[in-house]
Amino acid sequence: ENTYDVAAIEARWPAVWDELRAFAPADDGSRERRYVLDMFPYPSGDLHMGHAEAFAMGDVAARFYRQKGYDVLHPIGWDSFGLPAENAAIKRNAHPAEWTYANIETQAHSFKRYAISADWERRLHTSDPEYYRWTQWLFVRFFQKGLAYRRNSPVNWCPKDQTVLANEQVINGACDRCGTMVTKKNLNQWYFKITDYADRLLDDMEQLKGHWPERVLAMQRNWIGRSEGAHVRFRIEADADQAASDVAVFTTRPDTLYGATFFVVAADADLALDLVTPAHRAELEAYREQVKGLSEIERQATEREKTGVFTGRYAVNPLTGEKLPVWAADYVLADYGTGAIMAVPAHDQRDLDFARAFDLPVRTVVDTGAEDAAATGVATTGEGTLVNSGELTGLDKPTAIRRAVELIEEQGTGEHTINYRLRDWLLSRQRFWGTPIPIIHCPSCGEVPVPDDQLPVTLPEGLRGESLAPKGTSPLAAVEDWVNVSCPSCGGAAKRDTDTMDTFVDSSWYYLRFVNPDLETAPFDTDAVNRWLPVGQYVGGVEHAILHLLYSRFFTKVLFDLGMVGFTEPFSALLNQGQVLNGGKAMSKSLGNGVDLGEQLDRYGVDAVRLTMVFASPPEDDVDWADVSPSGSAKFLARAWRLGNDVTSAVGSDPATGDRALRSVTHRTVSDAAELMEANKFNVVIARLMELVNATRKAIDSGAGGADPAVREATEAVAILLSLFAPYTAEDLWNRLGHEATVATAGWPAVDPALLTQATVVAVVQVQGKVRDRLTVSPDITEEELRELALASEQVQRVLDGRGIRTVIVRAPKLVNIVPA
Ligand code: ANZ
Ligand code: ZN
Repeated sequence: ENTYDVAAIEARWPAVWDELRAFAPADDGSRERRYVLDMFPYPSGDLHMGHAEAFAMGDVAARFYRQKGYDVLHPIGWDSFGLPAENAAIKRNAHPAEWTYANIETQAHSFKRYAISADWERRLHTSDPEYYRWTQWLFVRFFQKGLAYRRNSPVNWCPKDQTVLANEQVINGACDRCGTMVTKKNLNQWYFKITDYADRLLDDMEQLKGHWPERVLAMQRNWIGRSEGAHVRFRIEADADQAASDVAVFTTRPDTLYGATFFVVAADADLALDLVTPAHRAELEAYREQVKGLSEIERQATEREKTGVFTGRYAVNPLTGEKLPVWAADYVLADYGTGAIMAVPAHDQRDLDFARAFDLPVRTVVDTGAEDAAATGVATTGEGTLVNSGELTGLDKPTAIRRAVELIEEQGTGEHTINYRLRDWLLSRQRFWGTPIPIIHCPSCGEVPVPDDQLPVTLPEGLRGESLAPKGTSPLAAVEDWVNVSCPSCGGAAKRDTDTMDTFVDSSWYYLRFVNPDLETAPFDTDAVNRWLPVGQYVGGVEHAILHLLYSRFFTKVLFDLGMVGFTEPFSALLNQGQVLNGGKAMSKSLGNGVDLGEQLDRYGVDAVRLTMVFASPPEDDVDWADVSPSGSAKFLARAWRLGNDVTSAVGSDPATGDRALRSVTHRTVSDAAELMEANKFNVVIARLMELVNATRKAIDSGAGGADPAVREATEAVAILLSLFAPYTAEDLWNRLGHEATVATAGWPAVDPALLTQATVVAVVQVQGKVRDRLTVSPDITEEELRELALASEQVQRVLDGRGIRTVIVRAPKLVNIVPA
């Protein structure tokens, strides 16, 4: 009874929590709502240490808002379509569903043990037909709005997985799943028109500033890559074998038009073949073969030796009339801008490198004050004044940019434009374990969406094991009685689309489905969704900084335009938790430094592992498991729990007569903890909680002992604060204090402002005897602390102005005198 028995405590409470439905929101409008969401897991085996960290952070937030009196929605589900299930099925001659749902059960069991305060009745799996029916329904809405379309174009192709990849899934030129170098292939594929939303995806980031990590916003901004500039059309001269034509370039520097000395088209673009003269064709074709093998990253690397071939043709500069040789090179990308550039070697480093490699002229047209590019090999890119530039001469750079655009607009040879790096989202995949694309291809009607009342289009039966092996076409194509259907529009013979959707489509709207996961008439209920969303706190890894978050933001905006949701951003606040390392390195099989979560839970108990995860560092920072002490956490938990052994006052006894010093510690801790929680400083809350436990123990062992109602007050506060981090121990302590379950909804302790005031004194800070600052400090501040504070003072720093210090005289708590060197 009086010893802290982790196993007994863990065995006792889960059934009680289930029985109470302690974590289901009331959704009755009686309390303010708060949606706390963790990025839902992929069911790859059992939970690992990374899950333990991420879900601890989300759970701490959910539990905090529940204690603060919010009606909290904290659901859980699985992102359960995807390649690993299919690869496992091929290896084991099984169906992907077997592996997937077995893993989901394993993970669900572990999440329950880990005491995630989720509403288990809302559980969803994206691979359930009840879910993907609505993914298909949404696809049809996008299709009808012209936001889902098919086109033939060069796409990223993973030769190992035998499927296409979105740009977002190509990391440093390699497949983000298997690491194989990605190649290009011409294929007819489905796209979402995310580029239509480029501006709004950028502009709406204003709403997220200060609530999302700045680096995530920066990554999104960069990925969207808005550049302002101009299209300028160059006339390609006619010759014996070809009529004249116009080719546009995209430039952010129209002010440098007079400095263009050659013209470059992307070697792999069709345009290169269109332009090349017969005499240079063979050379170009050989060069194109060589370029094919390179990734985009390699091609754009600035340090790489420049390569290219002359096409035999010339382009005429519309402002100067000058004839520029047209080259084909790989440093110009086929799918950015127009796939062609005017090269200005004096002011663009890559153009300069190319000019030096092929002995092309370099002409400075902006005087930046720096030495000439032709002499130094360094392009000058700064601000400056235009020179050698006709009527632009003498203008500063921004003015010259505006004037050059006016000139070409007057001529009709170009116009101001905005270019984006963002490409449309390639969403079709040639694999089995995904949401089938609900389109029927009819020879007479074209692409016909499957009518809503015929959804879901379920995955065909009978495919398993080897029949799922990647062959470059979707395995669905082999199931003839599934493929062949009659056209919903004309009734004629037609075929189903055989591709499945990228799983990022599934995860772009799951946070909406959680509000009514069993709804059978719509993907979600608009009113209910508008009550709960945007998500108030979203928690997940920074690896999703672009993909999932960008796609979800896009979906939300489309749904807003469709009148289906009343907000334009899905996640008001985002927390990126750090990684769990071991010995300073990410855990991995090859390093052999993996730590098994289940083993840690068996050894130290769930609460000790959770507490360790949260206490180790601020949530955004990495946790090195080699540096932490779950056994130390377990000792602290036992110490906190044992306070319950000594509290002898009755439930509800009035603390007003109790030990004022202890009461003051309790109230200050509770008050500060609320602020620290709002600021995501979870680890500091634990440190403060440890101090409160120590103060309470001290009060019991000295003073009035366990009969003092202030001790009960303090111990109850310990239980409530502890319930955020160590739910089992907190519940048991609460129970021993004579309360009914559950402490999870006991409510945040009320703070008496009168108990927060702490006496303070003013310390005077002098530099060479002159008063420079006054600091408000605690009367029992140490000399060392006061010295630090004084030296950190901005006024003092300003007066010192970089001078060293000879001596510092400290008379705590009233005076510091600094003598500079
Ligand atoms: C002439 C020029 C002069 C340029 C100068 C730059 C500096 P961002 O800011 O990334 O949008 N460019 C355009 N299309 C390209 C392509 N398909 N592949 C490689 N480079 C391309 O960059 C825009 C600039 O990148 C454009 O402005 C163009 O070079 C180049 F002093 O035009 B500039
Ligand atoms: Zn038809």
